[in-house]
Amino acid sequence: MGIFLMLTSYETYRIKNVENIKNTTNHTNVENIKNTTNHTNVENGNHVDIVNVNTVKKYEEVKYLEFDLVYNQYVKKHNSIVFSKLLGSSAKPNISELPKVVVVQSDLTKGYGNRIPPLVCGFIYSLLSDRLFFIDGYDNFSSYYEKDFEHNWKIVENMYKNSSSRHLHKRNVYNDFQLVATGNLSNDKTDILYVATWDYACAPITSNPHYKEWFNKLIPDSRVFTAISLKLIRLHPNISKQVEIFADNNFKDYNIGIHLREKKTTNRLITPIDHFSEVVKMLILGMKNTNITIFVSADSNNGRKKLVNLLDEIIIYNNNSINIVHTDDNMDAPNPFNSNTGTEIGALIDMKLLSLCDDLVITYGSTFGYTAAGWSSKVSHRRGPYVVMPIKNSSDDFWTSDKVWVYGATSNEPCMYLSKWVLDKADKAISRTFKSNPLWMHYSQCHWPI
Ligand SMILES: Nc1nc2c(ncn2[C@@H]2O[C@H](COP(=O)(O)OP(=O)(O)OP(=O)(O)O)[C@@H](O)[C@H]2O)c(=O)[nH]1
Ligand SMILES: [Mg+2]
Repeated sequence: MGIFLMLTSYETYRIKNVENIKNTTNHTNVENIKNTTNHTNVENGNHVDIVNVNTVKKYEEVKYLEFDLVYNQYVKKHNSIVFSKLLGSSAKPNISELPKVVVVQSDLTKGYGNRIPPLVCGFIYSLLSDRLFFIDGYDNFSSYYEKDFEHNWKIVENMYKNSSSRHLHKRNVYNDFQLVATGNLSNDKTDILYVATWDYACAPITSNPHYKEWFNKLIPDSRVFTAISLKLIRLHPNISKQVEIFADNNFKDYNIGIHLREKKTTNRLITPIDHFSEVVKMLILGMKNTNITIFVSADSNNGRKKLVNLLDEIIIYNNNSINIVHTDDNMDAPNPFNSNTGTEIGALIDMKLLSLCDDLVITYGSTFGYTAAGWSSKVSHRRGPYVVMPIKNSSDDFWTSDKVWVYGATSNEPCMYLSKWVLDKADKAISRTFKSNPLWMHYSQCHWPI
């Protein structure tokens, strides 16, 4: 049986190889992983050297050397200020001595596609404005990710109780795009800048004239989300080990990842499952003698099964060796944190596996696939994922001649659904500056407007 039993300290998790169902069972014991993995722990509050615990080494190459240097310097600075200045001395610093901060207010009721981009945004703001970076509301961060520095807002929050504060982003209610797109962040003297968003709302900062040069120098290929997320959001070794084992056992010469999001419908729109397999057919055209893996992830067991069955038909008519695989996260199980089904760890594993695929076929309007596309250093992701479009749920609409069924995105940067608001409603100077970003069309077309 090609079934791996995956155990973590939190959830029991199984991964199934659909094709090689007759292989021998492979048990992964998390205790062994723990013993052999080099894990950095900053929870003790001690000074920490950054240890590069890159357990998915084979798939993740560090490419942003200049940015990585900046990241490492930041980590050192952050830990030294937090542990010696803020927490270390018995005499508490007075308000005027407190370092200015950016605090991301995490919303764990949302999925990862809405949780990870705000963290990246907050970190960008903190680097650009020389503030310290904290996260509020993600107390179990280190259960899921590596933690190079102590960014739990709770440990310092009390010291800031009399400090000035304001929101740079407050969900869909208020967003200071003037400052983000055109202003100088360092001119803002507020002590605490809160970032509360579900969006990759910082995208316009990359066209801000004050920071263009900074981005060009440190992240010359414009994959800002990739460069930052690969440092800031690295999976906990227990989880990344599961990703690595799955990829080692299943991924071949060319891997297509599919993310099917069926449960999110808008108006009467639906995204037909067979359109995903139609895109796969196009992608494998002319690929003779290539070993191919199709990795399927979906938001329901039923959708995943239906898609696997459709893909099975492709195998019958194709000479290639095609392996169709998926993990076994039970997508019918309720998630204790939010209304999405499936486990938290299962979602992260699916997202990371998608990110390691060579090409992605994802669902329009779902941030899960876009975030997966961005969370990877795969060179092929430069051109971005293929996005399957929804259509009206009626048969006559099917033949409408101007229908876009699928498009190939031009970047693997995540979606910014507030882009449409910036283009439509923000001050013209702001939208003009935003449009000086070559990726403005990409950011703007990948999601329904709010
Ligand atoms: N394991 C797994 N979980 C998934 C998958 N698709 C969706 N989910 C779960 O559903 C959540 C979806 O939220 P997001 O990541 O924000 O994606 P979205 O499609 O934009 O959905 P909403 O933000 O909830 O409207 C994920 O975080 C997972 O918890 C999948 O393919 N695999
Ligand atoms: Mg989302």
